[in-house]
Amino acid sequence: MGQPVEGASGDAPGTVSSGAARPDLPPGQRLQRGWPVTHYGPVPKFRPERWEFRVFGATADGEKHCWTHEELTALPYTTVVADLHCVTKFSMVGAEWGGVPARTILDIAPPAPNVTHVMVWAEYGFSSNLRLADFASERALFATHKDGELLTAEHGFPLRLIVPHLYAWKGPKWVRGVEYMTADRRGFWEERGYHNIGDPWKEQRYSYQEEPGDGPEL
Ligand SMILES: Nc1nc2c(c(=O)[nH]1)N[C@H]1C(S)=C(S)[C@@H](COP(=O)(O)O)O[C@H]1N2
Ligand SMILES: [Mo]
Repeated sequence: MGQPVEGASGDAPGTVSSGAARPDLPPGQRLQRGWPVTHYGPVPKFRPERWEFRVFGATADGEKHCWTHEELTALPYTTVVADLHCVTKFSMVGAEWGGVPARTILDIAPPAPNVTHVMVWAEYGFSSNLRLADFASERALFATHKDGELLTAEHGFPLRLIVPHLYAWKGPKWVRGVEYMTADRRGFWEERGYHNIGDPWKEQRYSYQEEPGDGPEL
């Protein structure tokens, strides 16, 4: 199988290699100057009157839960300092993300007891699947801000998920909702050759590296 190609938006990030070992970066990653934009497809236009954040699937009460943009951004605001590791091997370090912890969503719209995974949905049908434990990590955040400023459109405004301990494709930009799942299912990149779990410290880049139990059959 050929190497899957990510980033059909066509940008080829210029990376900076210091030559020195960077113990603070996951294996195979290089430091990136600035903050490149990496995603598949166009940047969606934010329409506040049509926007809603939905939690659906196997919720504890069997209901679908929705928030308007105003309601979602009124939830308690927290900051998390975290690096962003793109599977194409650049890392952006030391960002202070601000927003709503994923745990807050789990608290106010709890999953049913048999939920094991979530699918995080974004505009245009982009999605990424996560184990519930990864999504419930203390540092997973639905970010509205970076370094005290609102996210720009190309970086995911009005909302993107940050999961610091996983590769950045596990954090969709332009998030619109979360689906609680009672079995695992692959998201957009996970169906297209990327690793189902995506731990950068284990260099879980591609699906051919998966071991039994890491993900649903391809
Ligand atoms: N909706 C959406 N979110 C996405 C992607 C995408 O293609 N679509 N790409 C991911 C990837 S591969 C990376 S590296 C980061 C890049 O975020 P940035 O453009 O803010 O640097 O966004 C992630 N979120
Ligand atoms: Mo990426």
